[in-house]
Amino acid sequence: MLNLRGVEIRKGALDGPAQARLIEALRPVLKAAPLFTPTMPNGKPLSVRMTSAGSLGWVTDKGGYRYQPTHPKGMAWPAIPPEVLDLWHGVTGQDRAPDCCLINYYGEGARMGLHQDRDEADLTWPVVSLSLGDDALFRIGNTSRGGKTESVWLNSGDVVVMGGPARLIYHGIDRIRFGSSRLLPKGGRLNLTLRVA
Ligand code: AKG
Repeated sequence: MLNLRGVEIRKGALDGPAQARLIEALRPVLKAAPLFTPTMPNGKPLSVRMTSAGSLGWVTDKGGYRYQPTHPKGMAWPAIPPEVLDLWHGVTGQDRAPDCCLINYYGEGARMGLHQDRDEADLTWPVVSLSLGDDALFRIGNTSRGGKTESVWLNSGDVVVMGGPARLIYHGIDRIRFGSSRLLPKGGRLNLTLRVA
């Protein structure tokens, strides 16, 4: 396990068969709650596409960043698959389930700027995040804006845990190596981010 500025990076936490089982489990979720292109509050589209599973999903649009119980098309979010919940319970050691499994899809050229995860009411719970598919360059900053950053490549099956003093650390994805993994039939990267909202 790597520890960068309090962020735990569990390299290879999920082996190939476990990753393939998760992709299968996500198929009906993505069918029930299709990926959409979110926009920043200023109207600019994000390069990642996203959707959610759970009782709450995270969305951003001209109304701001928030959790809400429905997909932008109006339907309730699908349930978080048991395989994903197992990962959360294994990492946190707690019975409480996450409210939200945010699903980010990075196609060729997609990235995510440095940001904090701070839309949750209870910041005592960690954020647990899983990489599936193409490699991604993960950048970690500080708990306030600015300052030096450090980067590490995340590979398929790696789990990142941001909790305790690192719960509000700035982080982002600079780029992916499109086509570096064969896990997803069309290439790209899926990131699952589990949070108590
Ligand atoms: C987020 O959804 O807040 C992320 O930072 C995703 C990070 C990742 O894709 O690994």
